[in-house]
Amino acid sequence: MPGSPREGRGMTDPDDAARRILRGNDRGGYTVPTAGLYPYQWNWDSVFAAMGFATFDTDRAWQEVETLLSGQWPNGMVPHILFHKVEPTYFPGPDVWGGVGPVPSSGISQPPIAATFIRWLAELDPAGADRAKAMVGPLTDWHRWFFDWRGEGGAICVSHPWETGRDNSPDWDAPFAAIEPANLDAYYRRDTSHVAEDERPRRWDYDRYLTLVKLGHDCGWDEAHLREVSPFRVADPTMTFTLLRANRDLLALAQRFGAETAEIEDWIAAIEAGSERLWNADIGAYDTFDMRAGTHSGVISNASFLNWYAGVRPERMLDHFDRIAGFLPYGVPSADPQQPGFEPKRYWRGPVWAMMNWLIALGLRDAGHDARATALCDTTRSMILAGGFAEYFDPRDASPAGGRDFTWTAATWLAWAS
Ligand code: 9WN
Repeated sequence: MPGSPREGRGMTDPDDAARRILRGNDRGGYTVPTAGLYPYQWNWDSVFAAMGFATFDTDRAWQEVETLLSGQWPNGMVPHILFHKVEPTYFPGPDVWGGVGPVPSSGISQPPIAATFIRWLAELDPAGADRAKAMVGPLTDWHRWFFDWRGEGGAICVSHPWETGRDNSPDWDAPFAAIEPANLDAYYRRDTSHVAEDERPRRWDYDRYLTLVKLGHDCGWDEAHLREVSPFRVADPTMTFTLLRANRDLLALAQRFGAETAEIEDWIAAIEAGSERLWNADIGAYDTFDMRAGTHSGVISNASFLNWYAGVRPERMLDHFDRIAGFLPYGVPSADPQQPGFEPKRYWRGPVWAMMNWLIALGLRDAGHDARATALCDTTRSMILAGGFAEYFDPRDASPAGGRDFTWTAATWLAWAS
């Protein structure tokens, strides 16, 4: 973690401010992304939180992931939200989801970045070896769940946009247009009481999010049934690339601790081949592929740049990366600013997410694109120093958007960008 300039609006000591955010969002064994807007434990947020904690409290880092894995379902799935105690400031809550695991939860997962960061944590903290070893079995079961229920010829699909963590990306506009919301009870959103409406998804999106939740809830989250009937099944670069990378890191953990490796090796080979499904030759980029319609989205998102993180085709996506970097002062935007659908303040339709930049830069570094990795780290540092620890940022001027005092931005600062 190289040193950083100690400047920025209102931040005399950003490291200290970041640590205080993590401590302030700690609810005892798990961390909320931010108070009010997201008052529960989210899956990939927690993994980033763990890496932030690892810079000053390794025991607390391990505990964060252990609490996350305590919510694993009998079928191996690790939910995207764990509702440890009911909080009225968030909708939809545990009753709407009707999760069927040991802890009240949602019924879908989130990008499986855990194995990758647990491997690092184990290297950083040799005393935690037994804790890492105990996670190999649960991680393998979780990855198997992805492969069994979300795999389509090695490309990994999602059954809900919330599963990708990129909720209202233009990637979902076409598959969502084919869904007619039906039999929805009246509902009251809480998000727009915390954050400006033009920085959040539209009502049109929420109607469809809730239609898909109801479909899962009503069948008890029966994956075999959902695979047959759900109108939404989309192969996604976030899932495909994070799972591929996670399997490489799980393989290293399994080898280190003497666990079975053959199945993991098979997954790696299958996903490497399946990731080709996401290559859209028409635009020369990775995007999503709608299994129901048989079409690519044509959208270049920040997830399109995770091929380096996954360790596939390091020569691809560089032209788009350079083009966008030349167009906007702060990248990588969640949607291409030169494509229709770009909205620089609306959530996953344009803003920059610091933790996505971290994943992209990790990949750039691994692929040998060092100058680009360094440049991305530099702009992310400037963005946080200018805008604070916001949920996301306007790529035109780094102005903060969404929730504030945000766990994953603070963690990204401490573990990578500072
Ligand atoms: C739904 C917690 C989560 C992130 C997601 C982000 C947002 C939730 C919401 O917040 O999603 O899961 O209610 O908007 O899109 O990536 O994990 O920070």
